[in-house]
Amino acid sequence: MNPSFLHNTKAIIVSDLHIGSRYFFYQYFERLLENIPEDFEVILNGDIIDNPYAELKPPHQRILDLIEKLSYKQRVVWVQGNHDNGYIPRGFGKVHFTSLYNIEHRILIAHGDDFDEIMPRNQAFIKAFKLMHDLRVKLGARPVHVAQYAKQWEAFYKVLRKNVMVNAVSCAIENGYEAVTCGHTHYPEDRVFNGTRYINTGAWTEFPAFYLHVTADGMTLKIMDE
Ligand SMILES: [Mn+2]
Repeated sequence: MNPSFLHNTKAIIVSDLHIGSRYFFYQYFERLLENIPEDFEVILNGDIIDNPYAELKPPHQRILDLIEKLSYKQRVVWVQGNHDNGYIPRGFGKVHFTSLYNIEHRILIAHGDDFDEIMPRNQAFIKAFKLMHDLRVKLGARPVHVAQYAKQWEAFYKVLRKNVMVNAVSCAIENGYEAVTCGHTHYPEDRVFNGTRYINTGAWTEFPAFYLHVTADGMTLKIMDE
C-alpha cells in the first residue's frame, strides 16, 4: 500500500486549554488558531472549557467563537475531558464531539482522565490540596493553576503522570496503535514506553504551551512560546 495514502491526515492536537480559567493563555492560543492551515484537522483533546456553566469573559468567548468559525472550514474534533465531560453546546458549528478519537490507527487520542486511577479516588486529598492552594494565593503568592502548584509535590505528581502513561500505552497496544496522546496531567512530554510512543500535550494554563503537529512525515510536539 502507498504510505502517503495511509498517512494523509494532517492535524494539530492540543489539550487542556481551560477556557474561562484566569490562567488560560488565550493570546497565544488565538495566534495558534490563526496559523493553522485549512488542510489540517484541529483536535481539542479535553478540558477545553474549564467550567461549562460559568460565564466567559469576552477574550475567552472569542476563542470559542473562533473554534466554531473554524469548524465550518475544516474538521474540528472536541474530545471530552473531565472538565468538559458531557458539555455539548447547542448549535456549536460543525464541531464533532467524542470521548475518544484516532488518526488512521497511527495515534490514539484520549484526554487521559479514563487512564487516571489516582485523582478520582482521592477527592478528599484534592479538596485539601485546592484549599491549600487557595490559601497560598490569598496570602500573596504568585497565583498559578492548581495543577501547576501540584507539581511541587514531586513524588505524588510523578505517580500520577506515570499512571496515566502506563494505562494509555496499554490501551494503545491492546488496540493496535503506534502511539497515544493525552492531556490531563498538564505535563508536556514525548517519550517511548513499552515500545509505544506516548505524547502528552501539556496545558495552556502554563507558559510555554505545546501542541502536537501531525503530518505524513511524523508527529512533533511543538512549543508555542511567542
Ligand atoms: Mn486539565
